[in-house]
Amino acid sequence: MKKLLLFLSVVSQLAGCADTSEPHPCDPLATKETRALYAALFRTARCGILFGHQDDALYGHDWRFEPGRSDVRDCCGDYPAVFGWELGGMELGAERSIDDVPFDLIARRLIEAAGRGAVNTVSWHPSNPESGDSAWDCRTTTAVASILPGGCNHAQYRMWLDRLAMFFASLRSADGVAVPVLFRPFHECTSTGFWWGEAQCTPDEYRALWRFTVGYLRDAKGLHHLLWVYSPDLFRDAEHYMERYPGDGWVDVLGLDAYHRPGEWDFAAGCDRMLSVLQRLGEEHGKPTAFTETGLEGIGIDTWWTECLLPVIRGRSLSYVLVWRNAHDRPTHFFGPWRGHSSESDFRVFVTNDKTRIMLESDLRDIYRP
Ligand code: BMA
Repeated sequence: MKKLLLFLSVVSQLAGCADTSEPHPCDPLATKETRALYAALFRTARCGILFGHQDDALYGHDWRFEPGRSDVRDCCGDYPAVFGWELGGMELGAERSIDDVPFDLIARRLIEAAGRGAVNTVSWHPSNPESGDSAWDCRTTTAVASILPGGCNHAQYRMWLDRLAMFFASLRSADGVAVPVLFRPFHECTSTGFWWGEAQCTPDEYRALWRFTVGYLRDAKGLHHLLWVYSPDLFRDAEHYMERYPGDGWVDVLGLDAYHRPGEWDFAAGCDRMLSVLQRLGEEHGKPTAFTETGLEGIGIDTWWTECLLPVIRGRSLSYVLVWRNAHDRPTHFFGPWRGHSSESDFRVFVTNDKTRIMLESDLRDIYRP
């Protein structure tokens, strides 16, 4: 018996990266490339953790719109495995995002990234539908209710989604195949920073907004290349994390957004606690998990990568970890490495460390191949 158990454990360890059982996304009609990507998120989590960077291919700490350039590649010779992109402003019909990036450039770079075999994830900071001010306008508590079916801004919300749908539909490879995207709307719902935050709407309203959005893009607009990522901010416990959860039929990936803010909370202990809960919830719900946003603004600790980030993700079954953007126009607003920064060499140690495999773009193989 003991021998049999040992044999089975060795076989299952060897099977690790090569497991072929296919998990299904919450969209029953997900395209085969989307299903392949979803399976890859489970598979890669058994081998290592994909490294991601927001807006990496668009601009960096002191440059903007240079084709092929990337702060991550400048530092370690490889692109990130996950590219984050931002759609804020698209809902209003703008041609450029709230970070002043043309949406057609985002589409082009996103398609290129997928063509090289990388993963794409999209965030969205839509303006407050009641006031017309930014996503950060939390003056009212009725914005979410106002865009739900029956609400006074519902027609406007459909128009917003129509614009997003056109963008998503335009994401096609040269041979016409829809490029799968991890869509992460209404993020950080356990914080009070956005008009959809926990002080601004009830759990029922939040869930209704999520489900309407999924249903509209998937069923009304016929988009079947989106995977849906739920990514609360800091949370107290599993109940708090799940309080606004739309349900297993509406979510594909369980995420967490948590920034290192020294003096505000204990990053090491807090991440350890929250990522453990996340891992358990992922197992219980059969979903992959990801550290969907993190970073230390300005990276004031030269060894942040190996001494702060690595210890909290080491040994975890996370599909990816993504650090936020390196603004080209705000010298201290950066979360990723850049050439010449004092944490650059530590970043190289981080991506080559032999304890937890940190995967970059060239570590990915055929993630879209069914
Ligand atoms: C925030 C900041 C903002 C930016 C927004 C959307 O965290 O980086 O400057 O506009 O993300 O990218």
